[in-house]
Amino acid sequence: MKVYQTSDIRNITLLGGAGTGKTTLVEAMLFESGAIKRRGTVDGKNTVSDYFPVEQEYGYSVFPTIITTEWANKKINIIDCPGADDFIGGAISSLTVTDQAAILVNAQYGVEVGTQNQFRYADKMKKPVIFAINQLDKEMADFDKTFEQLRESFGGKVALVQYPVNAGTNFDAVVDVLKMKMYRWKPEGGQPEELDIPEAEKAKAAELHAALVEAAAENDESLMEKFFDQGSLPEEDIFVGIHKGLIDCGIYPVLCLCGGKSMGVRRFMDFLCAVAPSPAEMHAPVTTTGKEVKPDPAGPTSLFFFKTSIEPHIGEVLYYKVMSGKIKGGDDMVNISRNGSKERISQIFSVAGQTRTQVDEMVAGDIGATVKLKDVRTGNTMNGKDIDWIFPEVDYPAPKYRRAIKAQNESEDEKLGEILNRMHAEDPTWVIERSKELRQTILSGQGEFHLRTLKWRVENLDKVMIDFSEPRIPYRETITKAARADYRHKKQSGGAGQFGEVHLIVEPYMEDVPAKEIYKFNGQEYKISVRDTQEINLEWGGKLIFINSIVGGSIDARFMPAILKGIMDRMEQGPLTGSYARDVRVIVYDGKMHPVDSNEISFRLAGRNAFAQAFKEAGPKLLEPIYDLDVLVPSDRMGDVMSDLQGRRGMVLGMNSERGFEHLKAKVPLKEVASYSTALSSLSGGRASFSMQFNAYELCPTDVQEKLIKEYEATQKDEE
Ligand SMILES: Nc1nc2c(ncn2[C@@H]2O[C@H](COP(=O)(O)OP(=O)(O)O)[C@@H](O)[C@H]2O)c(=O)[nH]1
Ligand SMILES: [Mg+2]
Repeated sequence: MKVYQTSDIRNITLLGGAGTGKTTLVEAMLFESGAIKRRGTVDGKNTVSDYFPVEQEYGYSVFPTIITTEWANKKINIIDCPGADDFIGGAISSLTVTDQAAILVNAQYGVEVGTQNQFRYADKMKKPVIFAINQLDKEMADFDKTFEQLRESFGGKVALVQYPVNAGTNFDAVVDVLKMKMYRWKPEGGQPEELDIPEAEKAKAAELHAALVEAAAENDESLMEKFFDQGSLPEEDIFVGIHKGLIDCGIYPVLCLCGGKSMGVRRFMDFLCAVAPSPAEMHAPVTTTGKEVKPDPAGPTSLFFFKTSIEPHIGEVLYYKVMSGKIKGGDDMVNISRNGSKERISQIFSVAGQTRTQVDEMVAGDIGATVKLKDVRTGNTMNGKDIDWIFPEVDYPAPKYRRAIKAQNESEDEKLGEILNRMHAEDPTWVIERSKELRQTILSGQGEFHLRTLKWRVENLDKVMIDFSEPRIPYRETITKAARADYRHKKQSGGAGQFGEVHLIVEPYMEDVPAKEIYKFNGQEYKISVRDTQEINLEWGGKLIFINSIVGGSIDARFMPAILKGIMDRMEQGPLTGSYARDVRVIVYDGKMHPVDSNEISFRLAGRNAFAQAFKEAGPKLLEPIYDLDVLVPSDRMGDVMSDLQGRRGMVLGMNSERGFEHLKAKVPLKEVASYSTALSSLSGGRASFSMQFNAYELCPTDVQEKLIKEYEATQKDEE
């Protein structure tokens, strides 16, 4: 395969809701460009793009697939992304390394939530967007309505380039208002006939042409002047205007497609090659230290790894973008993201699904794959000698669906752990947390669908059967008032005895509120003289303040660490329900020692029990994690979603309308939204989406607290 120069490369992320026809389109592109001799179909499970067993099983893409093909002497690297919201992580990685997005819209269904979501990401990452209205051969295809929706959703920058003459089952022709030609296909698609625009379409075509010329001219002042002077622009100038507009996200051109019949596919590729920007024309990526790195083939070599996949018979395949310089097989590189470890790039490949073609060299801007690296992960940067650039890791959305996971056969737990680590490397939006606190392994992802595909792979390919269950909730315990307790630990059995006695006060810790000088309990006063304060930032959030206020040497200073240890034991296993405790101040003000029998263990136990007693007297409360929920829901489903949220103890904080959608913000306890994605999906027919983020710990309602305490006490009895 030849070496392509930066200006001859086009990197495109292919987006669109599930079933809009992305995988089918890619197949048609490969066929038209001569890369494959037969077009596979998604239903026939033989496409280039959906080559993983899990994708063939479910009939939709799970991983982004990189496909390279040559068209018009340009190299098109197109990344076919999964459409479902659950797999958005792949789309985000792909957008990071491509220069633009092409978003397919199904002519039958128009703009969907998926379209909105994906556009939002492309827009946030400042990537040019080209829309293509696909499946124009479907009986219910409605081009005009779909185009209207695009305009409503994404504004006046949406510019029509082509429209179908006869959308529906007879579809075979489009009018191209840039070229001012009609294209008509034979039933097998492919190369169209180029025809004059028929009389009946002339007026409409002229009007749309004028609109396109104006939209193109708006992106460049000199074009605008020329346009005002002459009332129109020649084709080359329209190209220039659209090209500039794409780079600055000033225009979103709309093309027509029927990928299934290979109609419009050649023109789509022509358009990408002629109008879409090359990597060199886009805004330069920036390193973590703010350095702009242009994709300069003459610059130092730097690679950014954006995807890892574990492929049958090969093992780990790593996909990279050449950010700068050139890369050749046999080059030595330094993995700057992992302590500068050295790696030799043995071979480099250009890829089309699972087909890899070895190439000699790749230049800045290109996308390729390599194998047999020692220790490189998604998100790493590798440089040639003496370069310290690091490109920022991809910013993935927070997980929103959690399940506890375990192997059905306990002896396979360790193997499962390794499999999960590998899965995370392939898809970083599968997040694995081994929670000591919950005594569970928690697998989080983007939705039920997302987790189900993982289960399918683990069970069918790795042959480890797994169970999902409801994850425990990380409650916290705290106190609401001051209380006092003392505890004597004493044991006299045979030889050396044990003795330790601790008197302490506990109270809620609040920032900037110091300990008092005098506390009063049951009419008795306790004077405090602080000798030493330790402030402990707890691993699980919040603080423990430990104050030594011993006077007259009633407890030796050397026993204080043991007392603190005892208290920490109980902080880790809260007195109410065994959850972590937080935000407590403990003042040890008195106690007793025994000249022979006192030792560390005695004081540890005395501290632990005194603390537990005082804690229970101090108005203890359970706290639960509260999440911020951001829901995007079609307006007609708003009522259902609101009442459902109320049933989940949700508090709606605000809402606003956005072109047919309502954007709703709410605060909801984690316990109530562990499987929200499934509920929301069924409430909205899959048309809504949401994100969630931890906000804070808040007091549990009394009934919930009582129930949890009872449950905990029952388990404690079982264990006795
Ligand atoms: N009639 C028709 N069907 C299509 C077209 N493109 C895709 N399909 C079908 O739509 C379904 C989803 O296509 P697929 O390529 O998997 O969509 P993806 O989820 O966007 O990758 C499959 O059954 C395809 O055969 C098209 O242009 N016309
Ligand atoms: Mg697909």
